[in-house]
Amino acid sequence: MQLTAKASLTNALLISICTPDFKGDEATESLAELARLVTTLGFKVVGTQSQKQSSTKKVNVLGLGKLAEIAHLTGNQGVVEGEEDFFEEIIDEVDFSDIPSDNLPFACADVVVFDCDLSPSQLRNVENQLGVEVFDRTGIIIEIFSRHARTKTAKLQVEIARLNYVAPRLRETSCGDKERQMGKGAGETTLELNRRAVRDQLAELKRELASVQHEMKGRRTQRSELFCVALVGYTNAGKSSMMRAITGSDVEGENKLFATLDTTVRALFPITQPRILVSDTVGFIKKLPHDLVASFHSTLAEAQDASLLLYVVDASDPSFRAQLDVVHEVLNEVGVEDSKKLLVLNKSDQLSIEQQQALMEEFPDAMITSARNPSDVSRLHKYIVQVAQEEMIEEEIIVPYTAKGIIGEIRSSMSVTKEEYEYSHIKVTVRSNAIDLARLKKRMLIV
Ligand SMILES: Nc1nc2c(ncn2[C@@H]2O[C@H](COP(=O)(O)OP(=O)(O)OP(=O)(O)O)[C@@H](O)[C@H]2O)c(=O)[nH]1
Ligand SMILES: [Mg+2]
Repeated sequence: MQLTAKASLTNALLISICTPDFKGDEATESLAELARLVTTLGFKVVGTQSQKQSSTKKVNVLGLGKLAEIAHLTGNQGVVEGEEDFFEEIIDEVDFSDIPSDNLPFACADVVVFDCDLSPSQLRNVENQLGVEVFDRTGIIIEIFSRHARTKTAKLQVEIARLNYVAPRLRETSCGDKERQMGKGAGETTLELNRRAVRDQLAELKRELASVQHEMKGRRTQRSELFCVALVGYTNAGKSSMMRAITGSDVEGENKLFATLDTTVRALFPITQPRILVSDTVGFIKKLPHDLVASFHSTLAEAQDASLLLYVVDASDPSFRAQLDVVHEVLNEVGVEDSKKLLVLNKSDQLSIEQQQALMEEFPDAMITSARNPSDVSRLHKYIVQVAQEEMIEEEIIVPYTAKGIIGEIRSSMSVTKEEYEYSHIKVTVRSNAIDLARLKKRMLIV
């Protein structure tokens, strides 16, 4: 799929398929999230509709009545010759009174977006029936990822996911078009060509990605002796904003979904000795396409290597508990082991004192913060430093006056807790990690 609708002109009608396993508040919240996703793409949501079905797997995902209703809302563009009467009959029977008036589109919808995944044939059926562009949830998420990818790694990962998504849909489209134009045999030839082109492109992208990932791994190994903290969480929870606050960096926080697709690593600020690294990671979302999860394996490797995971949630969002479940699920799926972790209930500035107290009772081990409140930021900074300190080993180093040049090095790379000046040497008490201490001792032997 390549988005052909012009975002600035696009009116979108959202459709929720309610099944026995997916209904009520869950469906409503999910639809609200879909509205934010399509808005992130620049679409205007002009209405929402829901359809009860026993499953989302039916060949025709919309029943006839609902199809007619939606065809009406999209300007009846898909009504093929000879079927007008049929649609008109149905429309006459449809009761529009259950659509709240503020939900009625003031303009015809140009695209229809389903809040579930559709198979290539379901998508093609409904597109033919309505005559407008149709998207499913995965298609929308992949499109957002494609637009927001900035670095080479993110672009490669997203393009691989996009091609995997497009491949079966491309087969259906080209086959259908060709069938209509020149008969099945010729269509299959083009189909084979298209398939091979996608396969070749995928193989090339995977090769490129492997080489970039190799480089990234090298960089991670170089940093491996430092204490690393990773911010993980649902999209828009405030990870980048918190990252910026605790590292004094220019990492942007933006009020759009999936603003961050690349892992950024910065040092905790004010700077500590030894330095503590903080990484910001890609946000998650419900029903994150499998390919995308797989493609972010390497990006999330930062989280895998972290000694401390900060689970950032938007505590002002009523559905944050369900969002937290999604974060746990995805992290499990990509194999991020739970190292030490802290739940950071962010956006507390949006909560009343009573709400904050209730949250503290519900999550006694969590930290309630606002990335916008400097004293909260410094509390989180202190917590990180304390955890890092606990991981360190304390040792006394005897530095002879003849080698006192090394003191500067110690002070700049380790946390010095005591310095005692004796007759022939300085006794320095330091806290640092095992690797750095071993390296220092080796240097002392040489000096
Ligand atoms: N009121 C309030 N808004 C916040 C806070 N933290 C972040 N925000 C806002 O929430 C929105 C999302 O913040 P980001 O930092 O981009 O969120 P993210 O978790 O990095 O999102 P992704 O990169 O999409 O995963 C932005 O508009 C921020 O300004 C906070 O503590 N309080
Ligand atoms: Mg971000």
